Amino acid sequence: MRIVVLAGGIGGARFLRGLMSAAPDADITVIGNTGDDIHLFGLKVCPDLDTVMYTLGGGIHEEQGWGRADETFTVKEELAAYGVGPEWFGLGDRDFATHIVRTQMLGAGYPLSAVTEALCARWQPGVRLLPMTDDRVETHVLIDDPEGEGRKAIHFQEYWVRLRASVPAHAVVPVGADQAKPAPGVLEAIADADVVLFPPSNPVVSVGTILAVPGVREAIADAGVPVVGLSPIVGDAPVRGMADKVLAAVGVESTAAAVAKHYGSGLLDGWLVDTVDAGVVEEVEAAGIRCRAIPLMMTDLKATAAMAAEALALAEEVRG
Ligand code: FO1
Repeated sequence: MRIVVLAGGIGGARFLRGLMSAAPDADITVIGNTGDDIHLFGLKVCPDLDTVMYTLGGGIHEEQGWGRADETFTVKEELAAYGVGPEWFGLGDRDFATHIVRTQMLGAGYPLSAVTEALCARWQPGVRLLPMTDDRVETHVLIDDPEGEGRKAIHFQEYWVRLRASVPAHAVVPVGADQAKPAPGVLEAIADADVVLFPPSNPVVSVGTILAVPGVREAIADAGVPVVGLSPIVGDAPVRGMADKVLAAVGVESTAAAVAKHYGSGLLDGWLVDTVDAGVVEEVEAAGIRCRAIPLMMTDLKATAAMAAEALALAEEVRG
């Protein structure tokens, strides 16, 4: 079975682990969000691609969910001693090596898709990991300017990591997305897929950014295969992250039903909500999306594999 998964960072990576356990023989292509990418210290950092690569390749810091295990921060401390920041973004020494290799290859003219393939040759994640695009896309968040009357746009990482999403987001803009082209292999993987899955990743800044690359949403809607998603909202709050803040910015309520309707029946065939949200199943089905309530907490591999198996079962059900 050929499965395409649209993945953000931690939630996407953990879901993929469960999917690989539930469907060990599947041929999985992951289309990774690159809107979180940031240039720091002259280096190109791709947090979501790296989180997937390290998680599936066995190099992730398990408790944190991002960055490398057994990490040290000597380079960061030395940069700080020169007064060179930002200090709010935790790049470790091992992680730095990934960004140096990536930046060197990009500088030599390789596209991000080729660089990602080269990095994965070391990590052997067991999936084909594709960036959504080789073009530069950077998600910016519009906030009230703390130093003035107006508003200002800041990088998504600054909103999330430095400000911890503590102020309202008025708009979320994937800068560059409208001009971006899907990376080589993205549209082909979607056209060849037997099923497309949306993990419980952020519907705005993760899955939403991938869908904002022209051609991707259309390819999924036209593929004629089941598209099944898992709600990142459980009991009216995100399981992790800042989905509630960025959903508000796009005028969507922070509920499992509202997120399903935000994707819409033109895109989504099936939607899994947590058992605490069983009350919304009817509402989602009334919107033309087949819906089931199952436990959606990725507490361990077994629980996550069960979620993935339910997503595949729902896909078969809607396939009819
Ligand atoms: N998240 C944090 O909360 N604090 C950090 O200092 C931080 C550093 C970091 C470095 C490399 C990397 O690949 C990811 C990193 N993340 C950090 C995670 C990241 O900011 C976000 O969780 C994702 O971009 C959202 O998907």
